[in-house]
Amino acid sequence: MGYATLVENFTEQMVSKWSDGVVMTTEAQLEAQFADTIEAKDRIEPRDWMPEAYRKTLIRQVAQHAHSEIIGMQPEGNWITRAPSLRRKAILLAKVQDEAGHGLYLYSAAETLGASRNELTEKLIAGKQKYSSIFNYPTLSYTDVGTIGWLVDGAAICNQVPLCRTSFGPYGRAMIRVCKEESFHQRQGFELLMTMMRGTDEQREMVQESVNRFWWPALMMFGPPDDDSPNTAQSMEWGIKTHTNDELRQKFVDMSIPQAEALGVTFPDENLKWNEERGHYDFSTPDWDEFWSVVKGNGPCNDQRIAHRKRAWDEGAWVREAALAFAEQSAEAAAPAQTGSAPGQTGSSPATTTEETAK
Ligand code: FAQ
Repeated sequence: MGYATLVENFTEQMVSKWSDGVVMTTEAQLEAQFADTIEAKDRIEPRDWMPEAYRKTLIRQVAQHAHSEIIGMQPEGNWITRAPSLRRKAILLAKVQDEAGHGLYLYSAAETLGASRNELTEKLIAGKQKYSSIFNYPTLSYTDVGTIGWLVDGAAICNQVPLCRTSFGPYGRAMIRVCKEESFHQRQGFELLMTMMRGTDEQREMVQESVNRFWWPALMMFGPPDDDSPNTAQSMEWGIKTHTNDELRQKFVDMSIPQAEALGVTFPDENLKWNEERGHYDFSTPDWDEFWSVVKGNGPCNDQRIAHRKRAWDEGAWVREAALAFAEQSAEAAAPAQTGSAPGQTGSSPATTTEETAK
């Protein structure tokens, strides 16, 4: 075969491949590929095409989740300086720090969808994005640290374990580590309460009082009832959610009752009883008016939580600026010098310069 024929054949093959590619990139084809991936329970990755509404829903949920982790540091952080022992202080410090880490994994997952942490934080502070209703309730004694660990982290685990298999890769992978840490948090809360239950009558009363306050808000963490949840159906279709709000709430009730019995506390609900037919515990309807009121900003601590977050964000502005300036300087120092010398022959070694700047 002559050279000209070879080139001609190659060009034909490339054109046909290229035009195949063009056909594949029509909107309908992309939607079909996306639907196939969801159907096969495979993962959608940031580089993949996705419908705009899917991206928007994920940014909404992941941002709300990230904000919850960060705002969620406040109720317990309130007690770090007043921990009853050095052991409890070390545990609480580590837990609150873990929550900060969870927020960062989640903001990073949102970044892969094109939403920066700055943008999301500004929206939170402006009241344009939500965070979990549970963190708008006050922590009135150290006992609440134990109750939050047991019930709030317990509810978080119940909701987040299924999210490890969510359809968006970075979100699901972040959840794996988050769940491992939340599981430790739940156990430390249970252990704290168990220690108090083995103490004096007054301590036992403190545990029961704290559990009474947190039970209903913990049930509300799972979101509104399915009939009143505008996002569940579509999020289930896209594999973002794999269980409905009511399914997970029921699971949480079922798993919490034996734990309460082991602890020796009760939940403030007269209708809580085993239903043989359903194979689940029955329970009363939470006060959904209270839930919506808290979500709309009228909970006991909404203003305080946002004001605190805003203060921390404003006061941290110089740290973010300094970190950015440092990153830019380091990148400049690491880049080959533009002095006409050959690549790699800069005046000082990039590694040395970066290290010196770091000091
Ligand atoms: N609070 O249609 P749905 C933690 C909003 S992490 C406030 O059912 P969706 C760790 C919802 O956004 C806790 N707002 O919504 C920790 C929507 O509003 P929008 C956070 C709520 O998304 C422990 C509207 O109501 N976990 O605790 C709440 O399908 C201890 C209609 O609701 C997550 O975020 C609520 N409770 O289902 C940290 C998990 N529920 O945006 C520190 C991931 C609903 O349309 C200490 N998120 N809303 O205006 C999810 O699984 C879902 O987003 C749900 C809500 C289940 C929360």
